[in-house]
Amino acid sequence: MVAIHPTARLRPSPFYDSALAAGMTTTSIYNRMILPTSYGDPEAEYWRIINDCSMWDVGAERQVQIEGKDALKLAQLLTVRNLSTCAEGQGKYSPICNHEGSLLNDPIILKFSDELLWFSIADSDIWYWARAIAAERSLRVSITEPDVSPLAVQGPKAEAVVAHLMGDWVKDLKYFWFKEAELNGIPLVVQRSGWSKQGGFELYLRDGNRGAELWDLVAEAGKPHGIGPGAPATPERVESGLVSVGGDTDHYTNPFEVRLGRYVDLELSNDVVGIDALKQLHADGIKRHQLGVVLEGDVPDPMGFRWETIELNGEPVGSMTVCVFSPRLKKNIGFALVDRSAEAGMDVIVRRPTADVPGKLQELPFL
Ligand code: THG
Repeated sequence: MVAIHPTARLRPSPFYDSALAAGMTTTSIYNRMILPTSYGDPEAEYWRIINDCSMWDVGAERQVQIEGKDALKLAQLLTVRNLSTCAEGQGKYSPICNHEGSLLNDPIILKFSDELLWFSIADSDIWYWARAIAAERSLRVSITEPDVSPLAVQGPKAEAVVAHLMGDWVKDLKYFWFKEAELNGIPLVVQRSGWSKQGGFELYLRDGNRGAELWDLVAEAGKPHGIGPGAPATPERVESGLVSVGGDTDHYTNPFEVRLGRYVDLELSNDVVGIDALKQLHADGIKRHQLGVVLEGDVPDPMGFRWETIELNGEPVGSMTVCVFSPRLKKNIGFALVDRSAEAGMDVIVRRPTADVPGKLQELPFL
């Protein structure tokens, strides 16, 4: 692996220096920012998320802030999920599609009020997209990227750590609900959320000068609970069936194909971008779907940069979009984006760079 060349195009998060000092060894690039991915011992980091707790610099989950008289109106034009039931202080996982119904992003939308919302985005430039749609529809909004950087605390002990820091009120936060709060005068938004199925919180830092301070407070409060630095863990998210939009999807993947159909509200009016196309796609029936694939063998063989072809009866039926060794299943497991003709229970071959490897398709999640 090569090191990252510093340039002003690649922004470090406010936690970057702390992550480096904590021993960060690998990073990814996400929203043109540096996203730490490991601190040198991925297996120990994985078990910390499963058994204890882990703190993640996810400052690359940028916020697109929409403010103004038409803020909610624009938010609803941008997502195919119905926001009319989203209360103030509530977050909703809400796919964004283009006019063809293909996935562009899958943010968590935080609604502060009808006139102020944040889109906590995955890896694509929704800031441009939101501004373009707002201008095309002549909406009264201002769209900015506020000084906000999430620090995730994930795992079964995360609640104890965050309650120790913030107070017992955090225990009453429901999934994706959030509250504005302060910690030693550091302005935060605290939400029950995070990209794992092990539970936890995200502390959205609202002052980029205080990243190291927040990092140290969390690390200190977490000590009795076995906290350590970590990152969104591929084994955990694959076991849990969490989709990575941009990783498990291509430019033509719609939400129905990757098990996100339950976040699409087809009764929304046709001025919502993508809804028209999704109604048609839904009526026509989807052509491919996402399943799990369990590979033969027990030697870890994670996937690299490229999707790998899956064959059924000697014919290509789609791709394996991620593959990783599961420490709990002790198998290489992956996601398969395949034709509908390929079904759970079927035996397939994955054309891996190393060899053709037999595997079996199954429903997701694995665990
Ligand atoms: N936290 C914050 N922002 C984010 C992410 C995050 N932005 C980018 C990315 N992650 C968005 N993607 C997801 C995908 C799935 C979930 C959260 C963020 C998730 N899904 C649950 C599931 O699929 O079971 C629950 C969804 C539901 O039913 O509402 O948690 O992690 N700040």
